[in-house]
Amino acid sequence: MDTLDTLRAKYLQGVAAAADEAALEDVRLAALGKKGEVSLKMRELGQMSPEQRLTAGPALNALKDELDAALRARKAALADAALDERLKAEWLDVTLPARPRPRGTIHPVSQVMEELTAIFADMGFAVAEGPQIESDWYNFDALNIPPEHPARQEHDTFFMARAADDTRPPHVLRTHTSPVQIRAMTEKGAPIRVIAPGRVYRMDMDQTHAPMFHQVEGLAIDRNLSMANLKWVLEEFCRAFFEVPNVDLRFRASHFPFTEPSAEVDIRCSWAGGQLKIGEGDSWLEILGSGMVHPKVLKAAGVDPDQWQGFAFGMGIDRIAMLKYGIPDLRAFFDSDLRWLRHYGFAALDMPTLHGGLSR
Ligand code: 2NL
Repeated sequence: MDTLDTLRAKYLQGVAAAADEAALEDVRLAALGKKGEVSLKMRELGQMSPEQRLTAGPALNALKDELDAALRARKAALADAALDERLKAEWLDVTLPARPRPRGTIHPVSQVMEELTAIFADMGFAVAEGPQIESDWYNFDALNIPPEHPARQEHDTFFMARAADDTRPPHVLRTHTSPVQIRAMTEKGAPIRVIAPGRVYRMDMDQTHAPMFHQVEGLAIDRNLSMANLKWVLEEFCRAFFEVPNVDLRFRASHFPFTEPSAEVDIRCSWAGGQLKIGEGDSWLEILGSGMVHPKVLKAAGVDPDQWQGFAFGMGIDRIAMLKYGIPDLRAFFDSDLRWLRHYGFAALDMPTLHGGLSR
């Protein structure tokens, strides 16, 4: 039995000393593997006398069970330790602030488009959209702008290319969003209430003009609309958009080929301390053009001018964005400069609503 005690001591020590699962497996094979020392001892039982076997058998079995239990216990302990080690390495402080990344913002023009869409939607105007490349009929003729009219040059229109042998008039980059409203009127007929916000193009480039800019036009056609309805809609819009309790609008007689009569609209403001304030003061700021839709324009869009009439207006989105958010220079608008956007941009998902406050 002396040899069994020696084996027990040797392998229990080996189990205790095994630093990882691989070392532990080596110990198991050396003791209990097919050619392990304990296994060989068990094989010797066959050559023993029955009396010898009677004592040696149970002793060997006990040793095997004891080593087996020790191996399992050590294996479990090693696995626990390895898991603890891993958890320590993979520990994450979820209370740390997020790492800042270069991130864009909502452009003031997009913000203002959302704002004015919300305001006009509240007054029953739907949003209409159309192509940015237009036929000259939709962009000019339908709007009572004849071929020789100075507005066609005045607009400094971008003309699309035509094949040399193609004598049809070339398409243009739309110079205003009016053609969108002609299309809406033609498709849906009267009565109708739409706004058409979007990109427009004119060959113009200086401190206050870009070759691409944004415009919103509005159109309302019904049986009994007048300049009074136009004035109310524009006042409501200005009050909601500039977020002031009172606005004062001034209508100045003007001329557009597509409206008769036509009026340019100024809003009362003050420049006290170099700071623009809408709704108070002794200064006036021109913000839009408007008028009653010309009968010829109604007719061009398939609407009977003896049955229907209405008003239309147009204003520059970039300009009212500058006025509302104090942006001094138009030229930085379309540079995609992240620093400019972080300064003047808006948080994503911060959508304007009339009840929540438009700009917060
Ligand atoms: C301005 C002036 C204006 C319109 C746009 C319009 C559209 C149709 C029929 C008649 Cl379909 N008129 N649009 C009317 C008056 C003025 O814009 O200064 N825009 C920046």
